[in-house]
Amino acid sequence: MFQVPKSHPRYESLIKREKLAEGVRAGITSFQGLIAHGRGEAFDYLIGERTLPPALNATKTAVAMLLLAERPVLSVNGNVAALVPSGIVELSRFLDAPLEINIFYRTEERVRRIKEHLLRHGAPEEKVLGDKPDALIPGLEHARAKATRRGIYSADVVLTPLEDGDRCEALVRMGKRVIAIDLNPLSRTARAATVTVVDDLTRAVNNMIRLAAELKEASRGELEKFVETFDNRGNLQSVLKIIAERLTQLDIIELD
Ligand code: PTJ
Repeated sequence: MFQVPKSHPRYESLIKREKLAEGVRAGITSFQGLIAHGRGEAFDYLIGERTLPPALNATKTAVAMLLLAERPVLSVNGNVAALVPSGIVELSRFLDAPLEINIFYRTEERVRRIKEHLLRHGAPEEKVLGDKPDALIPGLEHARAKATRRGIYSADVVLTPLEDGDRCEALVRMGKRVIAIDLNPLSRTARAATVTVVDDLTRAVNNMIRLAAELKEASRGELEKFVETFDNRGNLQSVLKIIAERLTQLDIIELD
């Protein structure tokens, strides 16, 4: 991996790029994943590379939904595996939710490598699904339709970071609650999901782990209140408003 000096003003961002480049070299991340990340970075600039208040609100709702779920599942693709392998394994352990490898540019070799990577980061073998799909999500004609009955196919709540819009829509049509993490508030995924966290994947997963620990002691009633009062469209609108206001004030914002 290229050594990025800690003193570099864009250290965090460059490290994420290195992790993804390494992911491609290790056969975990798709080449297209690099392009997708670039789009995410552009939106991250627009929001100021920090967790916005509406994103934190969505994250809290997402965690409440996952804690209330009977069959929660965390979907893993090539970008997630490269960027937050330890974080997603920790979240899975905390929620007692399986990880299911579900990738758009599917090759069995890449699924195998992602699985090995998750195991190396501490995931128990029985908690990593997706290498032996036995069900299809209706209405999809690409590889992301492949699912497992023990996992995504029968889940009630699915966390889908960096999702394709059509699978998000298909999962919602199946009656599932879908939580998306997507820096683009205008994407099909962002609009179709039940809860959209408009935040960077790494920040969002770290926040989810922290909030899961905090909310673990909350009553079902309290958790249900978060979920019932959440308005995804309104939340996305708040993010857009912040971006729009930020753009009109750009000459006075201190860019670092
Ligand atoms: O591993 P695979 O084969 O499943 O491929 C994964 C990608 C990401 C290539 C695939 O799912 C894809 O093509 O995704 P899209 O349709 O490009 O959507 C990715 C979305 O995630 C875009 O809206 C980006 O803005 C957003 N995004 C990219 N990087 C991040 C992000 N959101 C949060 N955090 C990021 N780091």
